[in-house]
Amino acid sequence: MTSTLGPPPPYYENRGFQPEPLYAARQAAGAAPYPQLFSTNPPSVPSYMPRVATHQPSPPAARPPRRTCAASLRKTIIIILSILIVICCAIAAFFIWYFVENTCLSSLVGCGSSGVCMSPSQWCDGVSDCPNGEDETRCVRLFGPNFILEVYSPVSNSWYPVCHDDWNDDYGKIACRDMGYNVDTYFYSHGVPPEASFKSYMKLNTSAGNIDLYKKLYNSGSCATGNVVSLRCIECGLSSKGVSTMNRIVGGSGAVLGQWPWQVSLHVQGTHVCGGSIITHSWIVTAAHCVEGRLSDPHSWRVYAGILNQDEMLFRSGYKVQLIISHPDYDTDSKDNDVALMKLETPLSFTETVKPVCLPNPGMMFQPNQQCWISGWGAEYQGGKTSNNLNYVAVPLIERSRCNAVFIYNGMILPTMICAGDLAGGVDSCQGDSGGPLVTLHHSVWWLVGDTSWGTGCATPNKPGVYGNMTVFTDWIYRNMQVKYSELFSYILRPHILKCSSTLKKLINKCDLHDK
Ligand code: 4AZ
Repeated sequence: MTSTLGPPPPYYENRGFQPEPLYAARQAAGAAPYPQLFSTNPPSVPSYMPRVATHQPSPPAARPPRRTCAASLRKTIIIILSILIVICCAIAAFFIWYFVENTCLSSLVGCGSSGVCMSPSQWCDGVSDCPNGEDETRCVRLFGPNFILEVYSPVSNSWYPVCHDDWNDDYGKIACRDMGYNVDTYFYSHGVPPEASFKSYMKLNTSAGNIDLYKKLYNSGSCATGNVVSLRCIECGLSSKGVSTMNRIVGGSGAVLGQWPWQVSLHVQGTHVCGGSIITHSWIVTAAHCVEGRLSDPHSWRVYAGILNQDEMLFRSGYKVQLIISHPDYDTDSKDNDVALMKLETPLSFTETVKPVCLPNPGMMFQPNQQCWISGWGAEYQGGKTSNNLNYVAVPLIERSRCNAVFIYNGMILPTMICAGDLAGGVDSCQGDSGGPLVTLHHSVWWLVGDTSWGTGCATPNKPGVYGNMTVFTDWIYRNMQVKYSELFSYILRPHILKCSSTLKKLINKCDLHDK
């Protein structure tokens, strides 16, 4: 039972029982904590006021139900509006951040995806300013099967053909050197009628004095001769022998000397391990999976060129390898970016049987079903031993979407890969052909379409050969052939630490800057 004698237990308020609510609310803070027993203005019913001293301000008075409802509605609207304002501010802040980080002010040019901005005058000035050196590696390119020289304009973010007016071999050699070629391999610069009607050209300002080639070039809507520069930095893609399309690799034919003059055999401890393709006097393209792990040491390798039989190689010394550069984004499991470069200690001499193949130019489209050829000393059947003779076979290209079909490679063919072969089986590359060439003949020139990478078994129906897609790798190859990188790597750094080359290259770019 609750006692009526002692003070009741402390409580604060029960507004539901206040017929004159404002009365209690008018009590000053800290006013008599207990109800006045003899009030001059007594409530008509008991007033439930606090019975303990709290030193708290009096609680707000209760409002009539309609006002409470309006207030709570207003409160809800204010809360919702506040939330909306906060969300809008967050979205606006994100967009501001995105544009500040990813775009440059109109007068500046962005360095790829790094977010760093450069002045156009820093582009192609011989000094690497961008974190990944984009300002010096995207200056010139050869476009399409006619090797049309194009110069990059950072201002309009476009490539322009170079007008042949006032052009000479000295300029051609500079452009070739900037792409990574040695001036010794320079072949020619010709004026050719443009294939497309160009609206704008790069023209030489010959009165600009003895300054850098790129500073002499300016954008012009006219070209007096109407011809553009076709530039060949190396005499590549010429074979002295035709191909017989009669086939005997798996299902192929025995090659004759000089037929695939770019084909090399890569040996470790006197044994053929992989194939490769000559692209310059000093550089060989092969597969990254050939030079993985302990095989990344260049001293392990010997390179044999211009020889058809493995037996014969045993009596020769081969070429020593100075440097191996594996693609930094090569993935062992998926075989993504399966490409590597080998630099020879002494350059190859080109002969009728030792010649480079051409790297594909941007703008070259290889069609599905286009006839290509593979060559190598790989096994002649699944599980067989490597062949003593160089073999070759014709393999048509297979569209990526088709090769990715569920019953073929079920989505494993990435953009860095290209499929070739016969879905019926019978012709294919096999163990030991890896790294070797997949080539095609176009405009009387042999082009390196791919490097032999992987496949399920050999010549199995619906399991064609998979090759590294060379068109995707050419920028990387040119960048790595550029002297500043390869010389530094060869002489300053131990070559077999090149697996982490992308970070090191960034460091070297910074060294370039600080050394100036
Ligand atoms: C290899 O192991 C290899 N059938 C190369 C090509 C193919 C399979 C294996 C494609 O060198």
